This record gives sequence, structure tokens and C-alpha cells, in this order.
Amino acid sequence: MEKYGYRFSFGPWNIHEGADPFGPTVRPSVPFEQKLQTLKELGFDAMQFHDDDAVPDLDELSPSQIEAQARQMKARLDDLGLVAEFVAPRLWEHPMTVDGAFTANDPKARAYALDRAKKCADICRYMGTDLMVLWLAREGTYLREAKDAVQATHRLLEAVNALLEYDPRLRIAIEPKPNEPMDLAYIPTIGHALALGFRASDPARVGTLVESAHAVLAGLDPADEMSFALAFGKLGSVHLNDQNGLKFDQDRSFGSVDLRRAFNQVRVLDENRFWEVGMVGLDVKALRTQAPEVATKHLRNSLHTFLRLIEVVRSLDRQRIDELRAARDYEELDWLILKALLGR
Ligand code: GLO
Ligand code: MG
Repeated sequence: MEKYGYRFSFGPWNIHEGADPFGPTVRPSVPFEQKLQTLKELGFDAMQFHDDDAVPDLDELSPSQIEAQARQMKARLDDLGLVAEFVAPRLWEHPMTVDGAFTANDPKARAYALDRAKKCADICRYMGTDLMVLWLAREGTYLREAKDAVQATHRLLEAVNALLEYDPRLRIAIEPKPNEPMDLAYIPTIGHALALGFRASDPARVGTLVESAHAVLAGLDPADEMSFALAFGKLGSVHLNDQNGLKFDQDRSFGSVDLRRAFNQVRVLDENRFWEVGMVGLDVKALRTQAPEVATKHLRNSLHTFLRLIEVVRSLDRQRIDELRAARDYEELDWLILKALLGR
């Protein structure tokens, strides 16, 4: 398979049991080892990890036990010729993080969050990656008056700085999302994430991760969000997927809802040589109604849609596009793009 220099990843959560807020799981859990095999078979290069995907129940383990398990996972990846793209602290499921992690009002909850994130930094190191993704899932509130948003912003900055100081080689990519699980999220867009990063103690080590669906949920265009981060050299990774309007986070297969929106993400990434910068993560989930035997096809579809769109992007007549821009003939430019997407 020609991958045009790109490397691709997904996380264990992208082979999913299909539970939603109103119903139980509909597919059996797939053992991690089988997910790794699927990743390999589908032609992906890297696995994304939550800290406890790599080291289950890490809250119960000693530092040396954490190290041993993380190194064991790294060895398993090595065997298969795979790598870990990043490790993300799962700061949204523990009882201590019910009201937020770094922005909780309770100092004990904040201390737990920082301690857990430091363990995650250790796991990153043992797993051979310098990248930590911070999806700030519960950093927000359901009730605006329940937290001080200015103070919360300072607390997020302090947490980022504490992690940068804890591990001088660590890089952080902040993954913003405007809602879900929280109603009112404090870092809803790439602009917010970038602003926080620029104020950090070592801004060069703080970037962002754009997820397509999260941009759409914020009423923004993912390609523009990526462009904004790319303009500052701050796009560390992407979570490509798709989203059918302003609803719950759907994690639909890349390009399956709005092919032109997908095309523009690929175009922006390719025009900016993203293959030299980071990996292409596919944060997609199979539809709830899919039977287990076919519930990995969303990963295949997303990867192949990306690759086909690379071909479309690279086939564009750049000179013609420049002429049409200069002539302000946008209808003709529109037609050029549509013809490319339609295949003739
Ligand atoms: C959920 C997020 C989630 C994160 C993952 C890595 O909406 O997109 O999938 O990307 O947990 O932190
Ligand atoms: Mg994501």
C-alpha cells in the first residue's frame, strides 16, 4: 500500500463495544492483543494509548510495576514493528475527577490529576514516545457558576508547566473539544489551546491536536483549525473523523459525512508536508448497529479515504488554480474541485 510518507495510528478505543448513553454495549470487548493485530493487518504504523491502555489499573501499582508493564508493552510493539504515537492520561473516569481534573475545586482532586499525569509522562518515556496528548475531557463545568473560569485557566497553565518541568523532553499536544462530556468546556478550540501553549514555560514543547469532529462541534471548519495551528508550527497530531452536524460526538469514518470537508483537511495537511511533522490519527468508531465481525471496517475506510484524497490533492492543476484565483473565477475553481472529487 502506497502511503505517501504518512504514518497512521488509532487507539484501542477505536475498536469499540458500541455503548451509548442510553444503551448497553452491543459488541463484546476485543482483547488488546487482537486490536494490535488488526492495526498491523490494516497497514497502520502506530498505536495511540491512554495511560491505562498501556498499564491497566496503574493507580494501584508502584512506580517499578508501572515501569515494568510499560516496558513490556513497548517490547510487544517492537516485536510487531509498531510504535506508540502518544500516551494520554485518562483524567475523566476516576471518582477523583468527577468535577474536573486540573481545574477541580478540590485541591485533593487536582493533586491526584497532576500525579496521574506525571505517571503518564513516565509511561510515555518507557514506551519510547515524547508525546503526551491532553484531551481535557472534564475541564469545564455543567453550571457556569460552579467554577471560576479565570482561575481554571490559570490552573490548566500551571498543570502544563508542572508537566514540562517534570520531564524536560516531554512534548504536549492539547486536544480541544467544546462539549461532551462537559457541557461548558474551558479549552473548546485550537485558538484556546494555542494561547495556553504560548503562555507555557516552554512554548516550543506545547502544541495541539485537531480532531475533525471537535472542530465541527465548535461550529468551525477542521481544515481551518489545522491551518491556524500549522501557521504557528503547532500542529502536533490530528484525529481525523467525521460528524453529522451539531449532535453528540459521532466519530464517524473520515469523509463519510462531508467528503469535501475531508478533502480540505487532507489538502491542508499535504500542502504543509504534514507527513514530516506528525502522524495521522483516525479517531473513528464503528456504527453502533454493526456486528462484531465487521466492526473494524471504519478504520479501513478512513485510512483508504485519506490515501485516495491524497491522490486527488496531488492531481490538482496548481497553475490552473492560481489562474482562477487571480481571475476571481471562483465558480470555475469550485467546478475544478468538484470534478476532482467526482473522479472526472
Ligand atoms: C473524545 C476524544 C478522545 C481522545 C482520546 C485521547 O472525544 O476524541 O477519543 O482523543 O481519549 O486522549
Ligand atoms: Mg480524539
